[in-house]
Amino acid sequence: MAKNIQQKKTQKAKTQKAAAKITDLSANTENSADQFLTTNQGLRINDNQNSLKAGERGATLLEDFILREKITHFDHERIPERIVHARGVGAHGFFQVYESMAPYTKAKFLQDPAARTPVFVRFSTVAGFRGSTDLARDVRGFAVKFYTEEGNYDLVGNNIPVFFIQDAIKFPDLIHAVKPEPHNEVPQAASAHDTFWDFISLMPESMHMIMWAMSDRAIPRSLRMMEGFGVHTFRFVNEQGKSRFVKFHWKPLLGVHSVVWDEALKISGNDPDFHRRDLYEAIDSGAFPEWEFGVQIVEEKDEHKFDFDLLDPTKLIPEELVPVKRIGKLTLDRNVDNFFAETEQVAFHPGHLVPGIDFTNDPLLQGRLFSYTDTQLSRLGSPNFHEIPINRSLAPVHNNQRDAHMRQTINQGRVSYEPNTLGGGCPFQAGKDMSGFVSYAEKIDARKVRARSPSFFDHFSQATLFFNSQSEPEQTHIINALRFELGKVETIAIRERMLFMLAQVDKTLANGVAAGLGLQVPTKINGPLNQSIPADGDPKKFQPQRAKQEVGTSAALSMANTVKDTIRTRKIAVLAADGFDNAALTVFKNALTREGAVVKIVAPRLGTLTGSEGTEVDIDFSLLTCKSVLFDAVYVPGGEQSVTALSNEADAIHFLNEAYKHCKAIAATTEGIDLLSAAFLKGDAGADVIAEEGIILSRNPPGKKVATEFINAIARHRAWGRENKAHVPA
Ligand code: HDD
Repeated sequence: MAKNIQQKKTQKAKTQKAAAKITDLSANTENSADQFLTTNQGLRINDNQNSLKAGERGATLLEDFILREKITHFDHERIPERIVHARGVGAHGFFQVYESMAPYTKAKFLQDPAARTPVFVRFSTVAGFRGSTDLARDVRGFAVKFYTEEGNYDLVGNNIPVFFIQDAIKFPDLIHAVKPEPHNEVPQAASAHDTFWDFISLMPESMHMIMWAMSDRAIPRSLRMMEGFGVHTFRFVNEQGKSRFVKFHWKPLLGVHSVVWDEALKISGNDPDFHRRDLYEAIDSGAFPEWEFGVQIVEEKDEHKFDFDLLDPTKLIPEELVPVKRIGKLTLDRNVDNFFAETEQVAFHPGHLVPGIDFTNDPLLQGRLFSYTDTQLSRLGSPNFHEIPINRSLAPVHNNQRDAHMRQTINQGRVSYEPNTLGGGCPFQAGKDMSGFVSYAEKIDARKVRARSPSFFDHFSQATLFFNSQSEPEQTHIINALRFELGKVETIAIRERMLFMLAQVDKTLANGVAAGLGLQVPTKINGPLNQSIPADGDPKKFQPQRAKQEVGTSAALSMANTVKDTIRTRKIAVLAADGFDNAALTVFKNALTREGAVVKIVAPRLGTLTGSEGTEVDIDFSLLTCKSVLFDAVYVPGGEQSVTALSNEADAIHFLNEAYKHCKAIAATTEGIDLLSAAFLKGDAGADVIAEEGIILSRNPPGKKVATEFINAIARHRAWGRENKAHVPA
């Protein structure tokens, strides 16, 4: 036991040392009181307020090298933002495998459960510019850099397990279509516009991904509450050289949760940094986000056993067919010190591999393997981007690559070629013991063609599988999302073409969307067509045949089946004013914080509040500086004076109405119930506890039971039953 603890301690110290190495390089961490301001050449500066002039009122002199250096550096502070995934946020952490994966892969970081591998993770949206809102309806990037002892391994995935297109050659078209339209650069970070849906309506292969992108998955409650996927099928290769196919998953321990669309729109105005702030605050408070790493492993002999092609990135393997085996855990436990140096300069690449993991011939993946290095060259400006501290490998780098812009390494000696004798032959190939990377020796016997395999042609079956696997509220949200998106499309022919496509997925879906658009679902499509669509618009010819599906629904695809037993890190607003019931607040606050929730006092003004027993509490937010959309639940304690004051505040009433509309848990005790009545909740709450549809009321001074009911309601995330009920003015 003691040995175990000691081992763990040594391991932890090792990871910390390794992790520190990633960022301490060239870090400017001096913080002494006698630190003087200097130029970049180290020259001390006496006056940072005034430029050098010819007389006090005179012209500024060109000679002022201090001014020139400062302004020049400033003028060059920006680098090009990422062409996609520009908006993002990153954090450090570590990965630990549960048990050795040696039977499947020789990757060293997947062998020893005692070993911790440092990681850096960057989450992102895809379409928006660097300063765009976090809550855009969009796919989220989930990119993980493992700093392994065999070199850096990057798993550059998304929070959606499939993709819009099957071949990388279509990627620039997809991105041009979704980005702001080129003539007026509108709209920002939104797919709800003509060019996107024009493209999509001509790309039947995108339909499965569209189902996901229109679902609540595209508006996560938190980056800490979303899944991650490697998307493509990769290979695991073991020490014996045996290969198996593998799909990668990240499963968040807090469950998968989302906000509602109306909320997303309002959060975008109230706090465009909502996700970025949420991640930073959680890590800063010690509530470290965690994901389990999952794999679906398929034997090589089973490659063709599915009713879809494993190489097709628009398909997933239903967990009913191949279960996800959870093999390790990712923990994010350290925020960046400097956003630009770390999050902005980190460079991922699906081609950063380690021995034991390899590619497949997925044509989307193959194209990505070119794109990422290329984009770093234009964004970071030099083939030396691997020398930027956040990108450095912990494994030592030895090769004969030299020079180029901003070279940091000072290579010694006269030898920069191989073979050589003058350098003693160094550095040597690892070839002798084959400890270096060996590409999997896949047998290829083929003709060179520019074509797609017919096994990629079934574009609708898995879209239908996804739709059918959703709970009723989730299906409604997809229909509403499509009504919104297509409602913003100005060209009627595009709307109609999309309705036609949706009808290939599910008739109820298409009819539901059509009703919102005031259109009929067409039986044929007109207008310009691309090669994927037969010239006569006959739906039967879309694909050779709709493949027979082995599963009709898959529970893992619905967020209704996610983790719902914790309120850890959930944000609860307490609406209060002077005279609030302090005893009640104490009961609730203690119960909620014990479960790991974060409780904030929201009042008509800032400062402190005086409670019923004369107790003072600090106010966290005024009603002006925060809205209910920034919280997961609301509690209104009693106290006549407090409730009367709040009843006269339109913002307090609106706060409750909005929380109600967004189906959040709401609790009110004693006089607090009157505030609910002033808002939307009519009727008497005579009973001790009413826990109906996420509303918990108690006329009696609250005890543990009421608080527990509230906690259970928050853990359920949303009371969707309310959605179709009372319509409140919010
Ligand atoms: Fe990509 C960035 C994920 C297809 C080309 N991609 C990028 C990032 C993620 C993904 C998470 C942000 C990394 C970061 O945080 O810095 N991309 C994906 C996934 C795809 C995918 C999961 C499909 C399964 N991407 C894809 C294709 C191409 C690219 C088909 C080009 C042929 N992606 C890029 C890029 C980016 C990028 C242009 C922009 C910034 C960067 O690479 O470093 O190279």
